[in-house]
Amino acid sequence: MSKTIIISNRLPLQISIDNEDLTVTPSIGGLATGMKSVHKSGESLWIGWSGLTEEEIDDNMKAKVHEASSKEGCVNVPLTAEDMEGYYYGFSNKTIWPLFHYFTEYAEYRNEYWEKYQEVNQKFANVVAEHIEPGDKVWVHDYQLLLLPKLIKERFPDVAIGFFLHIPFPSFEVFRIMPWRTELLEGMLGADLLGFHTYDYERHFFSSVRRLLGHEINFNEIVINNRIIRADIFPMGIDYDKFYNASISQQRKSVKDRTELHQQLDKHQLVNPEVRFILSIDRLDYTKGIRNRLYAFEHFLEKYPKYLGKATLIMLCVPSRQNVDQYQRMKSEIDELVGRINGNYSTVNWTPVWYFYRSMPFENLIDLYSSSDVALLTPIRDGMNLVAKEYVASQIDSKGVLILSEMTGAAKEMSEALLINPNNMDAIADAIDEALSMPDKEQIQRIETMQTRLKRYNIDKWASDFVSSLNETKQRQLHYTTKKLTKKIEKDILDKYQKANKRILFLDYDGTLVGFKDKPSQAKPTADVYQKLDKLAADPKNEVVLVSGRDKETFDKWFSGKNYTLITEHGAWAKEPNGEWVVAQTINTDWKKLLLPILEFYEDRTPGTFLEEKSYSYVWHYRKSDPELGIGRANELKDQLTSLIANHDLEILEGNKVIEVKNSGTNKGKAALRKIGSNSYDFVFGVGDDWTDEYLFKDLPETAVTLKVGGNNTIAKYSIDTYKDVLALLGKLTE
Ligand code: GDG
Repeated sequence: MSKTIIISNRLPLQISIDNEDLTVTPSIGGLATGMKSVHKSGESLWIGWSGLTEEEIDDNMKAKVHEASSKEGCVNVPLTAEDMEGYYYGFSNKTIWPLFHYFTEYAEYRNEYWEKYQEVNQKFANVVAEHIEPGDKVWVHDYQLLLLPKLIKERFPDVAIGFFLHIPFPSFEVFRIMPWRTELLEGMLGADLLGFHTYDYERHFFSSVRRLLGHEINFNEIVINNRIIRADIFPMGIDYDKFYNASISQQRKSVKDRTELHQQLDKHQLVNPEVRFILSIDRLDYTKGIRNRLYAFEHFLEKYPKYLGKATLIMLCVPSRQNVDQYQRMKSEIDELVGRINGNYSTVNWTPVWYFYRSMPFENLIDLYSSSDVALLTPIRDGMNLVAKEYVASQIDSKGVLILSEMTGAAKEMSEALLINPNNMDAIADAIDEALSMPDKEQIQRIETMQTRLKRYNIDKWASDFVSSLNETKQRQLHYTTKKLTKKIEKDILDKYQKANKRILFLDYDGTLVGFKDKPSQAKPTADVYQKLDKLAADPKNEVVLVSGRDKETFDKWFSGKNYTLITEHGAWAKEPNGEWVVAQTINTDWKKLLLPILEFYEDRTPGTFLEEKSYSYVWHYRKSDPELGIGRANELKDQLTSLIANHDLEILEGNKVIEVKNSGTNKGKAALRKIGSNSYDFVFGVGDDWTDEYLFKDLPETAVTLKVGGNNTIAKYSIDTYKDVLALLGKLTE
């Protein structure tokens, strides 16, 4: 039976050695917490690091680790202390983590980290290779493994690979700082489906792909080497019922069965019924805004002295990445800040901040969630923030207020929270006051709305949505591959060609016989193009027709005296070998002077673009412009032209990095049909690379062999990768 292979840096278990004995405990952290329920429910294998370096365990222990891991459906990737230093503490946490969270000043770019990151991603790929079987799906997680999708795809091209990024994908302006930016993007693009928490992360990713790799993006798809790659938004959910039910059962417990923490919280509230609890839970990380939170809480106490003695901030900080300098420094700063606030404000009966620097068992987490009146979560940047969702799910009486930083992914879905800018101390202080004085009715209304959403889009839905989207992407790819020109289809075409006595070949020019250049005038026919076309045209059984959007002057310059029919301006003009140019129909061009100023305006304010004038059309070229600006302006221009051409017999064509406005009624399909006329051919062939060639594919007879260059949506029968493959095929026809 096929399985899902989940791959993440850490296995969802923590294994430690105690006197030759192994202790296995669940890992803390968003990813582990979330995916655990997926792992349990299905047929799956989880590949990751166990938490013990190779140096820490002897062979005997290795066997035990192996056994303990496989009992949980896990496989350990053996990593050394040096691996961890370079790949995990180094590149992952000192380079990617700060950069992707916009802490550019913390990011270190060291070659030795990068080397290790590549090596370790390769180690993961090797372990995957040992366990992968035909039909398996792969789901790679997070920023530690950005290169892995490509490494797997290279070895197993047919395997469906999903990748999910749990942290933000930064804006292009930040991502471009990374010295190994193209390698990272290419690594990610080995996946067939890429998942992000929010639309912004997806859009930033696409923007970097477009600008750094130059790939076209259609809606949310990219086609690379005939493979469709899709990116989409999957805001990670939580195991809602687990939190909700745990809160209920915790409330129902008799006093003596409650945890010690719960009993202490109860006791405290009994003695100080006026004190309200404000809770925060996070890993001790500079992205989580813990310092800001303390400053804001201090400011709140100053600004609203009525809460002195009446509001306590319970702050649970889970130790994290203690080997990284910034984390150590931040830890001392936070210790100091807590000390200062408590020193300044504490009374015999009241301590403003209860600070726990440790991790707690799940039941205690529930105790904290359900006993707190307010959750105060102030990250400077956070991919999602599951704590916000867990807090809301744990409010079984629907009372409680969530104050949430607008810099978290969760804020995009939780608009009923009090959203704050984590750098605005005043706004946070006001939000705390608002939360503590919010009427029950409003609290209930807000919490219930969020609960309904969280219950519906829970972790299972998140995972199943991702997996079905991965399956769908795979299906779309298969559809494409069946169209791809295989050796077998190529042989059939060659056979058909050989047997035919009267053949006609319609060939588009740019992108089909030659590659694109910055300026159209530079894309001259190569010696190879002339040689292939001449050889084809020399066969008396053949008619060669070049059918292009180019102007007739250029084609005259390049092909006069040649034995081919030339069709230019999408069919407006035609010229038989040794004949004269003939216009297809009388065409009114009065519209040109009306549209010229508008087109010139776009040319002027979009650097790198230029306007080409043909007899019956204008073409605005934007290949050389800044890619994003170009696409943006192209959309703007299309919009504007659409409203203007309504009363004219005009149409807008969108070609490869060009927008063309031309008289309607002429297109490559109609031109081809005119050329075929009443002749009957036993081999009709059409090849082209862009949208304007779809007319050709559509109008050629059903029996025609139609070929599209590149893998985009097409009605052509087959697709072929590049113009070089077209030339190779034309060569084979005449061999
Ligand atoms: C990354 C992204 C994204 C915390 N302390 C204890 C404990 N936890 C659990 C919480 C929660 C998880 O850890 C923390 O998740 P977050 O989402 O808040 O943050 P990260 O660890 O930074 O996770 C983040 C996430 O991935 C998922 O995509 O949301 O943006 O940075 O589940 O409950 N659990 C226990 N004891 C603790 O002391 N048992």
